[in-house]
Amino acid sequence: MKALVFDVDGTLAETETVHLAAFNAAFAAAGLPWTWSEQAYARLLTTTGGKERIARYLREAGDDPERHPVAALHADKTARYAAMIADEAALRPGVAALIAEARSHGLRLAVATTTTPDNVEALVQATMGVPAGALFEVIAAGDMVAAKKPAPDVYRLALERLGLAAEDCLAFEDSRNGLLAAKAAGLRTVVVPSRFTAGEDFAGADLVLPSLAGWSLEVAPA
Ligand code: XBP
Ligand code: MG
Repeated sequence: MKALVFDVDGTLAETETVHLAAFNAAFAAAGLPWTWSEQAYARLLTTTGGKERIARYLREAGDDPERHPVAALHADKTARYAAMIADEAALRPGVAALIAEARSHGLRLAVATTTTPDNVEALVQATMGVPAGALFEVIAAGDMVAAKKPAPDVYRLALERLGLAAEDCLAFEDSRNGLLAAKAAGLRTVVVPSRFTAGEDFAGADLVLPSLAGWSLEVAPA
């Protein structure tokens, strides 16, 4: 194994309640009467990508996403998320220790996420106190790929930028969409279900753990 490839939201940290607050704050700031409950958000989360999620919500409400400035709303939401996550972020158990263990073994580190590069930067700064680029050699994120998870594109981009084959890498994910993306790209995948994904179907995962607490690369899937 030569590299670990981490999903971000739900895997590095339980970020989705902060994303939800940022979406609702952006809608309110735009004077829109849209408020997502946690229950509604849990359902909408099966659509990856904030812009895609807003569009799905509108279509399900019988509205036309083309009638609304979805990209501008999402940009405002992203700015709000970055401000909020600074105060509320904490890595999930075992993540910092695994990253330290990987670095001590000379493993390379990458990110493959649906969220934006700005959000990755905000989360890593808030939880690790360093720029994301100081920790992750490759950050494949958001709109860098046309097709978001469960499509394999973002993992394929990470592999391409690492210059590694899928079999040399181990992926860490929290959702079924992320598992499908990583497996379609050929990576062995460890799933650590998160608050909003706990009930999903993780068939095909190489390992499913409640968290990374106490887990070591010594017992990683061969
Ligand atoms: C989870 C997602 C993202 C976040 C919101 O990403 O699907 O859309 O919910 O972030 P990950 P954006 O692949 O890290 O689990 O609004 O920036 O999309
Ligand atoms: Mg995730």
